[in-house]
Amino acid sequence: LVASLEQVQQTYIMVKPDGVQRGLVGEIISRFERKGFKLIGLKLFQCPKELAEEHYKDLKAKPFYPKLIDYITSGPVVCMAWEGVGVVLSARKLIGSTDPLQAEPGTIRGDLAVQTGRNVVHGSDSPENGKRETALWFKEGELCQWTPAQAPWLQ
Ligand code: RTP
Repeated sequence: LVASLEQVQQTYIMVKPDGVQRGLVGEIISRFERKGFKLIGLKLFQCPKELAEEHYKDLKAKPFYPKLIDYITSGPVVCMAWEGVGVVLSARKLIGSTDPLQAEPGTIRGDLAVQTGRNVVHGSDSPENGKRETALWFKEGELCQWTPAQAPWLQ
């Protein structure tokens, strides 16, 4: 089956500070690479408080919100934008449930995390938020739209 180009989506994936500090960056990137999605943006970044507040503005009323902002700004994060057919939902499945103890083995959180407040990775929850968050965390020039070369090294 050839997937329709209209189904191509973008999602914003972020290795949170605990994931960076535990040395899980390569492991997490590789799960999206191996699945077959296309990386269009990648950077290590110390998130300013204002950006964390904008990103999590829908959670402002939650009791855990101040701790969440402290956590996300506590050290560098790895920001990624991935593109592909159905990438938003697929990435959420690869990531697993918000509470790592509920996340299935085989998912990133199910394999690598224990606490909801230290759940190593973020993924956009809708195609709209995928676009919104990609635009929020990346400047236009930081994203690459690219097509693989006809690879002469694959015989
Ligand atoms: P994310 O946005 O990070 O992918 O997480 P999510 O959609 O799975 O979960 P959401 O409900 O949007 O919560 C965002 C992040 O807030 C932290 N959180 N802490 N009870 C708590 O202490 C609590 N609940 C949520 C987590 O870091 C969660 O990923």
